[in-house]
Amino acid sequence: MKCLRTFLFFGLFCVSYLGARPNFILVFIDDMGWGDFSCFGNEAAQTPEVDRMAKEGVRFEQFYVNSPICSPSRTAISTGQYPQRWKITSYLSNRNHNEQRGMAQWLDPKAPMLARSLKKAGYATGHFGKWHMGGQRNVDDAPPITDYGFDASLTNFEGMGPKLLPLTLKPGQDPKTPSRIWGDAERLGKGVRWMQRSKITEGFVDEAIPFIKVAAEAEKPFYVNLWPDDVHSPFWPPVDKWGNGKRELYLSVLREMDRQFGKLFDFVRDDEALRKNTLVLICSDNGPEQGAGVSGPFRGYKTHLYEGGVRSSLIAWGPGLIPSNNNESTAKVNEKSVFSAVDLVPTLLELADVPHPEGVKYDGESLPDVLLGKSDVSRKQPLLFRRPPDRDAYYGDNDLPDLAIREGKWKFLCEYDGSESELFDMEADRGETKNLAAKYPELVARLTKVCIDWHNSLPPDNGPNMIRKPKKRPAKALYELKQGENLSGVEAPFCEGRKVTIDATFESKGKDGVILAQGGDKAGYALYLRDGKLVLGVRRDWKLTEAVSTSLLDGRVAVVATIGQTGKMTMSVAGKQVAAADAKGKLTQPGDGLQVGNDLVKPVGKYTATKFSGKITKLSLQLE
Ligand SMILES: [Ca+2]
Ligand SMILES: [Ca+2]
Repeated sequence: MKCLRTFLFFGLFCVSYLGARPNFILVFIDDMGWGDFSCFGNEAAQTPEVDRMAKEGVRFEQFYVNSPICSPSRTAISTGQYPQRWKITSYLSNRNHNEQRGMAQWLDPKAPMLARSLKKAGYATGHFGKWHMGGQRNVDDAPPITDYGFDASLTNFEGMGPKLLPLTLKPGQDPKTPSRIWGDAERLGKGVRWMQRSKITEGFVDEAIPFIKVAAEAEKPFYVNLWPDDVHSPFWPPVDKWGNGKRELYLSVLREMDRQFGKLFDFVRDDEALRKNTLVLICSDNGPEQGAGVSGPFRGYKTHLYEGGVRSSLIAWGPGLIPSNNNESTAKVNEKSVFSAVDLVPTLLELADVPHPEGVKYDGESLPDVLLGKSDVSRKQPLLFRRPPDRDAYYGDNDLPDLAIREGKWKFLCEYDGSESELFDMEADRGETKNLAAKYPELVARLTKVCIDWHNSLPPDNGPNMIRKPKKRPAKALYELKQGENLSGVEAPFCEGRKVTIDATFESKGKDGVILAQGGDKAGYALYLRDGKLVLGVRRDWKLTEAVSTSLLDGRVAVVATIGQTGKMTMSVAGKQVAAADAKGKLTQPGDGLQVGNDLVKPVGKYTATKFSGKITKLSLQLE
């Protein structure tokens, strides 16, 4: 009776799905393609350490991540929810850039982190590697990683807290004087160590192993993230394993990463208690960068909702948890189960017998039998995807699908408004080559509605306005603009090949600030004050040409600036020409939008300050 009572009382915590609470290690690689492990078909490089894990475990062929780009994919696998719920819909960048794309500045720490649920239930939780869910560029007030349910962390340049930053060496460079990249991340948390980028995966492994030892000695189960970033560009293999060109450099880094994993895998495999009760999961956060990794048989790359962007080569290893393979010479392969990163969260919670946080509804479904190689069912709900707001055009495709769904054997993609539908039969055509939309109008209508309803049920981002090739360009020739105005996407004036006339009247309180800017550091134009002088700047192919007024300006100024169709620039104050220059060519249409009294995202001109202080009383912009 006492025993039964004890069981009833402590049962929730002591008896899991597996009998004892398992340890979890999640190896989440950065920008690696589906076809890059040799056990997934890579013939250009071998990945023996990972292949051995696959051979001793299970390899999944229809596993997805929930976004084709870093930060949202990381948010999904950490929270069990679609990342759009947290407004993490593209990679986190600088403050203006995040705002311009309609994103949060960092993942809200209130999100239902898997790590926090496990920690509350007594797990030791550690994050080692790239984070990229907050704290990067000029966003230096994001919460530290330990606010998200981790006992310990060591990260890279995209996360708050202790970090490893990369030294780099090229062939021929003196090893005593290596170079440094991402040095400005030093301010993002105390505890910075510099180490060769070619050894950084091992640097994270060397932090994870002692963490595991401490947990094991304390008889605590553990959850460890090992999230290496070295197969993400730029590629820095060891000097003696250098390669010619992007692809070879990438493959060399991939081999090196695999080798460095070996230390962790062996450590777990060689310890009987750990081997029996540890589940290691290995996959990538999104598809490959073009020219680096490969998507195997799939279409598309990182940033695309085609399979190449979102299918991920998942391996699950756990000899004490996954029934052994009858045929030892081949890996166990699950070709059927369609599931995704959000499903891992409730699945791991069920394996650990840890309750869901109160009031939380996961988008993921618990599939323990699938993950442990005992079943090949799929998740019940379809999987839905929305593209990153800034990725309507990428890698040569100028109008990528905005929404996508995987339901049963069907993959369907369309625009936000349901147009441009594409329907593929994933059983007959997993490479997404034959669009069957015209053949199945009723199915297309239904899936379109599911996609749009799902899209509308989530917080919006600025994706609908960030279109490289809008269907209809505004022909509008005259804009009367106000201070603070911000026109982006299709709203921004179409200036390519046109004569631009800016007619402005302003009174400035300072000697610096932007009056008007359209574009960024690759293409665009801007009128601004610098050191009390008035400047008209034009960017063509990254090059800046400036017309600078010689006299200092004071009080109320009326200026007319023109940029001709061949790039000739003039500037007049009170009817008198004060400067001229020649940008030697037409304006091209910039990706960044137009702002009055500021220049957001990338800068057009060379400014000492971007925000205008004072009053812009008139600003008209004419395009001819
Ligand atoms: Ca990535
Ligand atoms: Ca599109």
